Amino acid sequence: MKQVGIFGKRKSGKSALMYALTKQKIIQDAAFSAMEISGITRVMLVDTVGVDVEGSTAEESAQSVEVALMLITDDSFELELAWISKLRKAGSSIIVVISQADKFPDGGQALAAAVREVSGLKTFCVSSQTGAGVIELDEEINRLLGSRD
Ligand SMILES: Nc1nc2c(ncn2[C@@H]2O[C@H](COP(=O)(O)OP(=O)(O)OP(=O)(O)O)[C@@H](O)[C@H]2O)c(=O)[nH]1
Ligand SMILES: [Mg+2]
Repeated sequence: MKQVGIFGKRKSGKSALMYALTKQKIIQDAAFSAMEISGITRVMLVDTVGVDVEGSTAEESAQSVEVALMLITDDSFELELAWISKLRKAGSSIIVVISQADKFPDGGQALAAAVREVSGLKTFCVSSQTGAGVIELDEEINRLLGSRD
């Protein structure tokens, strides 16, 4: 089964995002007719221990995920950039998530632009609390998984 890993520092919102994405899937699937069931791709979402924790489970997961979500919550994201290179080397497709976006007056747009500039990666501003950006993130995950078939 394909794996999507959720990476980020402690308390960056990894578990909340995992729940938000799962809930999104269930709602979406329930909205589809039974005819759509054969088209459902089974994906394993992998929550990890913070990338700022020594000997984190993130180390193992980095080697086995098709798609990696890297959560960023503030403008000190050096460690996250280092992990992005590590994930790239391991062959994962990477999506940057500005997590807890509801906490930013601008919804995380400025931070997203800054990360996009240095990493060249697509960035999504997401709030697991309000649900903002969750559908768009889910679509991008599915697009990347599809492109890796
Ligand atoms: N405002 C806001 N708070 C959030 C959001 N997502 C998570 N939180 C809060 O941030 C805290 C950490 O969230 P978690 O999902 O547990 O973060 P985590 O990265 O899994 O944390 P660890 O597993 O301990 O490393 C909790 O108090 C959440 O309620 C969000 O989108 N918006
Ligand atoms: Mg957690």
